[in-house]
Amino acid sequence: MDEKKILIIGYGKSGRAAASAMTKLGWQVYVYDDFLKDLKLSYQDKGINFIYDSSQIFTEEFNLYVKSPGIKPNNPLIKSLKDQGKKIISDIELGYLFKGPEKIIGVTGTNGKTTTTSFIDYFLKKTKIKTKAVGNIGYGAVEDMIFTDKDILTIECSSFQLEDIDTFKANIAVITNVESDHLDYHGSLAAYIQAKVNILKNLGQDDFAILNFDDPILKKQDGNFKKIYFSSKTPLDSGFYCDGHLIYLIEDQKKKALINCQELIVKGSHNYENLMAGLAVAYALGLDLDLVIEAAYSFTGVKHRLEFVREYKGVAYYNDSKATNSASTKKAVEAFSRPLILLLGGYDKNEDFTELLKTIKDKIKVLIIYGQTKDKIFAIASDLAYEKIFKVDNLEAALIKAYDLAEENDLVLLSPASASWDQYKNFEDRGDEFINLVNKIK
Ligand code: UMA
Repeated sequence: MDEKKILIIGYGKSGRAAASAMTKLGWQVYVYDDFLKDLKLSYQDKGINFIYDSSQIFTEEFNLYVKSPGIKPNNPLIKSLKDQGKKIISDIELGYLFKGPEKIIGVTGTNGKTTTTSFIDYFLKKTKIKTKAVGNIGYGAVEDMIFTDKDILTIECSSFQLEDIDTFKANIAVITNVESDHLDYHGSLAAYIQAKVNILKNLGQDDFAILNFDDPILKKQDGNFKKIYFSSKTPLDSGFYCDGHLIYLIEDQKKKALINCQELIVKGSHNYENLMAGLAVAYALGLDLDLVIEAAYSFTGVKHRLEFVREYKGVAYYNDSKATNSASTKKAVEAFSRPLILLLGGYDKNEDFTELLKTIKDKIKVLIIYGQTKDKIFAIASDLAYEKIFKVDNLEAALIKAYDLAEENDLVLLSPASASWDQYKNFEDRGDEFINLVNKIK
């Protein structure tokens, strides 16, 4: 093959960023998408070779095959290509193969990765570093990885992206926690965990791993790299520790209080953990910690994550559409002390909700369930003797029910513990609809 040819499978945010970057590099770019006919194409897509019939893929030879993160490994096309011995890489691996001189901070974890990525990005900006946050946070990473003029890129990495890396390496890799998620995609918990810890596999002796000491899987990760731990349970000999009120930096067994948690805008122990991960990155980079601490106090949080929407007739409404698994919803419930009306349900990822429903039972006044997972959740909640459970078809019906039942001082929380893909394009659309509906209540 004289000319360099790349096949990009999936033409969403990540596929488009990859196609644009590779076109700029002078490659022959081929794109296949199962729903190509439904996609809106524009002048920006000029020069790309779109493949409408997947059988054509097997009559051509490509130098690189890139899979968009949302396409499952058991997708028939991906399986056939793998069976033929083709190596499939993810978008962040592609970006890494052609990357520029910038430093990379990679952030992963089941929960908290977007907030942690946002903390880091905010700290870097406040300390006047040229920086950008990309990846799972919502921006296809490849174009920035290849052509960025920034000094540091913070890449939020999902397990979908990390499963197909080979050489990708961050200078600083953060793992916030590892809990059960995406079992429908990875096939098993072990495969999911392996994908997550892949972020550590290429780290070298000058690189840092920032790990949650309270997570048994992360605590035992080892390799030829530097480690900084953070914990909200164990006062460590070195690292970052939060006792629920203060966040400390511990160096040579000496504790120095850095942050008073009561004065932060973002609340909840999970957020203090995300903040500690961000502080650890700042520490590893040698940033001015006084500036970083000042920035931490002005950080307002992430959209769709425990987002206050409105207080109406003494009832508060919160949007936590970003909670797409049980662990995330558990943390959301724990963050509140008012009686909760919880809106739960959505796309079925083969998740077992028993543990979640057992743990949160005492805090839930009313459970309103909708979406693909509604029957499954209803059956578990009934077995656990939840008193008030209601099953409805969609989010609008769930909110109407919540409004009808809510009494003064209650808190209505959309924290679905499920992905949105049964009824929405993504969790942002779901959260936006919730906000709109709540704002219409009168
Ligand atoms: N497609 C197929 N066949 C399939 C499935 C999808 O052809 O079987 C096509 C679709 O028609 C569509 C394209 O693939 O055109 C979509 O690709 P994608 O699902 O990978 O979505 P992108 O738009 O590229 O968005 C991805 C991430 N999506 C997923 O991982 C599902 C976005 O994370 C990320 O922000 C974006 O890249 C930029 O990096 C979203 C997400 O839900 C937020 N992530 C999961 C999570 O956080 O739990 C991992």
